[in-house]
Order: sequence, then C-alpha cells, then structure tokens
Amino acid sequence: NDMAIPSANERAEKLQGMGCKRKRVEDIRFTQGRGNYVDDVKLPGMLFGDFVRSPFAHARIKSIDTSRAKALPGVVAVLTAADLKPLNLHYMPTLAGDVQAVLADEKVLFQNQEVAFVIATDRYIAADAIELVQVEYDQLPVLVDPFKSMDPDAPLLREDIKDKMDGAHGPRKHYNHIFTWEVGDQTATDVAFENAEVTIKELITYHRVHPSPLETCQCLASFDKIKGELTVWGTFQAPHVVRTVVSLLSKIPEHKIHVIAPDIGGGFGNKVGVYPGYVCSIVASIVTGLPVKWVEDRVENLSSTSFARDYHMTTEIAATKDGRVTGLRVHVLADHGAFDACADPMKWPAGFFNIVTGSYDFPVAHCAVDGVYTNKASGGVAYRCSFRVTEAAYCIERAMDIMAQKLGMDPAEFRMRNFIKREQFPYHSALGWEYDSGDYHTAMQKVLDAVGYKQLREEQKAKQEAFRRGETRELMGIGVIHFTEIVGAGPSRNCDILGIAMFDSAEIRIHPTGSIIARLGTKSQGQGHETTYGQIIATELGIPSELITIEEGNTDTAPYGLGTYGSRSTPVSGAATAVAARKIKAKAQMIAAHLLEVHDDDLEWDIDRFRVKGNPERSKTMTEIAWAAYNSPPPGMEPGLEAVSYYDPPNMTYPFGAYICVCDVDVDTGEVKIRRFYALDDCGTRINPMIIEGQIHGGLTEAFGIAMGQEIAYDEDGNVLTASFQDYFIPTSVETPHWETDWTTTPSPHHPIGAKGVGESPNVGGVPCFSNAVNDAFKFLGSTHIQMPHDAWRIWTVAEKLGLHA
Ligand code: PCD
Repeated sequence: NDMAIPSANERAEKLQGMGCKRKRVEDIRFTQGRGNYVDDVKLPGMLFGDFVRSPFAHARIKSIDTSRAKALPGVVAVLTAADLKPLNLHYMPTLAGDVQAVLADEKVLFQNQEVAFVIATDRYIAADAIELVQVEYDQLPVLVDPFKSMDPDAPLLREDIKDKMDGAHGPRKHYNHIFTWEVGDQTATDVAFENAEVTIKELITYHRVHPSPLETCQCLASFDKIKGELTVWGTFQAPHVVRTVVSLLSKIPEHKIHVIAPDIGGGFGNKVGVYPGYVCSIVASIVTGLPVKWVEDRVENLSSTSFARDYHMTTEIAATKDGRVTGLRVHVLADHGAFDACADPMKWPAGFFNIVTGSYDFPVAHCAVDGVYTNKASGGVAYRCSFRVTEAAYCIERAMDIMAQKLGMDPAEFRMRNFIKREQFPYHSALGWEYDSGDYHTAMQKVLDAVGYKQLREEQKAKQEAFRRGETRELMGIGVIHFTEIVGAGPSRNCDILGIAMFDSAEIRIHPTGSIIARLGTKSQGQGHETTYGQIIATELGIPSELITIEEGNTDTAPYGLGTYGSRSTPVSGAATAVAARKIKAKAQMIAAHLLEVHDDDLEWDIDRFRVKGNPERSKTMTEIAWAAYNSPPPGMEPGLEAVSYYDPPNMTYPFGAYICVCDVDVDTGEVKIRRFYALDDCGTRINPMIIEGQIHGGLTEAFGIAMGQEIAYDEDGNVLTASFQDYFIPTSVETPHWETDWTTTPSPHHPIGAKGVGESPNVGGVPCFSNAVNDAFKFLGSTHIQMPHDAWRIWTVAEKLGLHA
C-alpha cells in the first residue's frame, strides 16, 4: 500500500543524485594514505630507469661512452639512440604531426633533453650511473627568442627535417618555421579596420608556464615474453590512446597490451602526451625481460615534459567612437620549443585559439598563428585549458580593457555593450564556432551588483587623487572579465588524435541485487569522477550513489575512450553516462510493465521506480526490476540489465563566467595584495555544487600562480632558470587569496542533462582577471599593458619606469 512508500523527498535524498553536495568518495582513501599511485606499484625483479640529460640547449653529440656506467655493479643496460635506431624508435610521432627524439640523435636541442637511458637494479644505482656516462658535446649557437627564429641567419635547429618544406599543417616558410594557421575573413577584417573610428594594437604575451602536478610523470612497463603481453602502469590522462599508439608503434596486438592508469596526483594537461620515459621503459622491459620503472623528479618535470602557453599575440581591435567593436585581428607567434609536441586535436595546430572573439559580438575577425622552433623543451599542452583557450581568453580580455581605456569607457560597461545577447544563441562566431547557450548580461550584472562595483570605482577614484596628492603609496586596481570557454572535444567530425576520433564512453551494469558498476573512458586525476558519475547514474536510474562503483583507467575493462583533459569528461562521458542509463531504463520499463501486468505506456518514472499512471501505489523499484531482469525477465527478453554508450557529441559546450578582482598595489615594494576575488561560473546543470566549488578554488589558485609569479624562464644560453619549486612559484595557503564563488545556470541545449564542463574555467577566466586588476591600477598613469607575471620585482620595475619612485 502507499503508506509503505517513503515520501518523494526522502527517496530523492537517499539517492544523493545530481545537484547534491555529495562528499567525495575517493577522498576516503586519499586522506588515509591508501591511494594507489604508479610509484606504489612494485613488481618482483623490478628495474629502474634514469636519463642522462643534456647540459646544453644546442650542441652536437660527438660521442657517448657508456662503458664506465655499464661497469658499475647493479647496472643492467644503457640505451642510446644507436640502440633505438634499428627498432626505428629513436624518434616517435607527436600528437601535432611532428616527430620527437626519444633519445638525442647526433644533436641535442634543449637543456635537459634525454640523451641516454640507464637501467639498474635500484633507483640510486641508476642515479649514480648516469654520472658515469661520458658524453662529448660541441656547442652550437642557441636560439631562445622566438622573434629571431625566422631570421635569415638563425641557427638551424631541426636538421632531421631541414629539407622538408611542407609540414603537417601546410608549407613551411623557414627551416625553423612549423606552420601557419589562419582562420576568419581577412579582407572583410581589413576593411573594418580601414573604416574604424578607433583602433588599438598591442603585443600581448602569455608567458611560458608549466602545469607542475604534485605527482610527476611516471610509468612502469612489464613485458611478459612467454605470453607476448605488455602491461604499462602510467600517469596517463588518456590510457586508451596510449594503448593504441603503443600497439601501432610496437606491432604488439592491441589486446595483448594492458594500460593501467591508477590513481593520479594531478594532471593539468601534463599527463596527456607521450614522453621518452614511457618509450624507453617499454623498450627496456622488452630487452631485459624484467619490469622497468621510470619516475621523473621535479627538475625533470619542470624542464623536459610539456610546457604550456608561450604565445605572443599581436592584437588589434577596431571600434566605433561610442564603443561598439567592429573587428578583431590577431597574429600569434607561438614558441613550440624543439619539437612540435603540442597536445591538440590533429586538425587544430593552435588548439581552439579561434575562440579569441570571446564573449563579444564581433561582426568580422581574422587570426593567424605562426608556430616556430626554439631551443626549449617541447609541449604546448593545455595547462588547465581546452587547447589554447586560456591564451585566447587572456588575449581578448586584455585587449577589451585596452580598448575601453582608449575610448574612456568603463571596462564593464564596454563589455556589456558588446556581449552576445541571450536571444542570439545558438551563436555563430566570426571565427567559426557555434556557441550553444549563454546569458552573459545576467551573469555580469549579478557580479557587478554583488561586489558593489560603482562604489569600488568611486573608492578607486578617491585613492587615485590621494596618490596624486602624495597621501598614499598604494594604488587600487579593479579587474573585470567575462570569458567564454569551449569544452567537450569533440564532435568526431572536427576532432581526432592520430586519427582516433574524439568520442567518449560509459558502460553501466546493474547487478541482480540492484547495485551498480560503471566504467568510463575518461580518467580522474583528482576531479572526483568516482563521486560525480555516480550521482548522474543515481538520478537517472533511481539507485543510491552509495551502491554505485565507478571505475576508470584500466583499458582491459573500461570501454574505449579518449580520456580526461579539456574539461571533456562531463560534456562527453557525462553525456554517455546519461545515454547508457536511459538505455537501461527503457529495458527496465518493459520489465516493470511485465511485472505489473500493464502496458509500457501506462507507466511513469517516479524517482526510484516505475509506477502505474493514476495508480501510484502500484509500482516496482529499480532494485526489484534488477532482480527480475536476471531471474524472471519477460518471455523472449534476454536476461541482464546493462548498457554501453559511445557518445559522439553534436557540438562542444560553452561554459562562461564573469569575474571581478580587487587589488592594492604598493608602488614602493611592488607587492600586490588581492583584496577580493569574486567568481561567477555558469556550467549549465550542476552535478555536484561542492565539487564545482572545489574545482573553482583550485583553478583560481593556479590562475593566481600563473598571473602573479609562475614562469618557465631561460637565459640567453638556453639554461632553464626556473626548474625547481624554489624558483617556480607554487602558491601555498599563505599567498592564496580568499575566493568568493557564485553561479547562474544556463543549460546546454544539446547535452542530455544540460551540463557543461567547469574544471578549466577558473584558470581561463582567472588569469586575465588578475592581470586586468594589476593593469587597472596603473591605467590612470597612462600605462596600457603590463606583461605577466606580476611578481613584486616586475611591478616595482613598472613603478620605476613610470617615475613613481622619484
Ligand atoms: N562537474 C559538475 N557539474 C558540472 C561540470 C562538472 O559537478 N556541470 C564536476 C565533474 O563531475 C568533475 C569536475 O566537476 O568532477 C570537473 O569536470 P569537467 O569540467 O568535466 O572536467 P574533467 O574532464 O572532469 O576534468 C578535466 C579538468 C582539466 S582539463 C584540468 S587541466 C584540471 C581540472 O580538470 N585538472 C585537475 N581539475 C582538476 N582537479 C584536480 N583535483 N586535479 C586535476 O589534475 Mo587539462 O586540458 O588536462 O590541462
């Protein structure tokens, strides 16, 4: 009878489904030291590999003498390019259509490049042995400045491809040129600039940084000669892609390769690419017949695996006198280092940089990107960013401020005037994207009201006057930004990695007693997938999340997927999860109809059960249905209750946000104090508000790090100056400001649950917001653009140049 059925509220609460602040289930093991990371995996007889690295940024290798290293007790083998050459493995393909040296062949192209791989019985012996490998170098002229890379007399870096004048993305203009990528209508844009009432032009550089996850890149390879099977545990954000690529390169059949990404201590884009350490460990295991582990140290991580950004963006905006934008023109010089190992979908050599029109209704735009080689580490990964979106957001948000300044308009008002309007969605941007949904005015207004924007501007004005009168040495800056992200790669028609189409997957199996295992093609690195995917399933299927196990990262059991980066898990696998759940639900409905002896159409879903329309006390819970699915299915129906979905999204999702930062700058010390940071994010339907808040705190903290201090810097000889946490700024709780978060909800119209990604948004919006705040402080003194990072020394220098110390 109906008295026995708990209330709808009670049942919904028990599910801990979408929208609830469910505590992170993975944290039970993480906070108790019970995580299982690559370095926790220990196999009998395991060997350790370590790299001999180049001290020089550009040099010819005259000879390598490994004899003394080999003589050290405990050393099993030393690999050099000469050993890999016969296997054709001294170079490996990159995701960007280039090749990258696995071990330096004849010359080295950046400091700390891999030259030889020593394999020993323990890590310390391997470390000692690398000191005994003697390499003779002939130093070559070094190319550090990307602006000099295409000079007629620039040093030739890539001798291996010097005669190859057509690259993966069209013709090459110079031996250090990689590609030119152009998008938009150049002629129409030029006309807009010719007719413009007001224009600005500025070189906006987004400096070189590094994702620096706490756990460095590492792997353990184990080849079983008897079975002919290879198992690789690794810090892989995309384990299935690694399996396919290893199979293609090694010719080991794919079913005999087992790739396992166990717990990962942060990825941030650093763990998408394939590194020489993986290749060398696999080769070493095949050669020695023993398991081989490779673990990067911090210096190696910061100086050799995947950097991010290094975009030099010459940006122009055309506008009318009353503040309407009429055109955008951007030329980017992209420093890709020694090899083009950018981690982007294949067709996108500059990632999704063409989201550079941002949140504004530009009638025309044109953008061109030139990629060049320099003597620096390769990479170009999306450090908390969907393939160069962060660079694009920084570019447009700085440029909009500079234009507002020239027009004498308030930057918030200037943005409001040019926003894409709610009724314009789905919106076709001048550079070719279709924005799915948005309501920018509402978001921006909410933030302006929340922080009391008008009063802040009045306070700033008073402070500026006081500064001019010499009553204070502090400047006040207010940073305003509005960003539009593009996440969820990708429709497979647009996006692939080495020919592998970018869809994703979910497989859900309900056991007879009504508990669930679900497996996905993505891979959490700390985001909390074990918690949130469970919440989607709980709501879709009416089974409490505590009865749902989420598994990722084992290519033997998980359905094929492209992994986690570019905030694609929610837009793609999150959608696959809902679709798979709905397939199960459709079967469950037929089973329920059979059990209740009614027609399918006479049933309706009610939180955790199907009930008879107009007769709600007659119902079957999902748990009852699960039992029946195995033990008494309707005649003619296959037993079991499970489904898989491979989801190829129809479009990407376009999360957005409005941020405001208030800072105070001490012109005598150059120190910037963040007084207030208010972040409003719209990621459509929210799965777990607590996790979202955590994601935003994390992303803002990284944005703070980037804008205020992080930099991978080189001296003129190509020596890395910032390859440890003593020199590379990682904010701790001491420096990190207090974050205020807020939201609006504009669902994605094409996503089954209306959700968009959120993990990267705070980094995309955060960096320009800090930078705009700092720039805003100096604006009234005539400054237009101050280069990041905004550390105390550099800000002091700006004040010095403006004559504020006189
Ligand atoms: N979410 C919710 N809702 C919504 C959305 C979302 O709830 N609407 C949630 C989910 O579920 C998850 C998170 O949140 O959990 C996130 O998501 P997404 O956005 O989708 O993303 P994913 O894919 O998952 O992830 C990725 C990201 C990235 S990209 C990065 S960098 C970072 C972030 O994530 N990383 C990391 N975050 C994080 N966290 C942590 N802890 N760690 C890490 O590492 Mo790249 O591209 O890779 O660069």
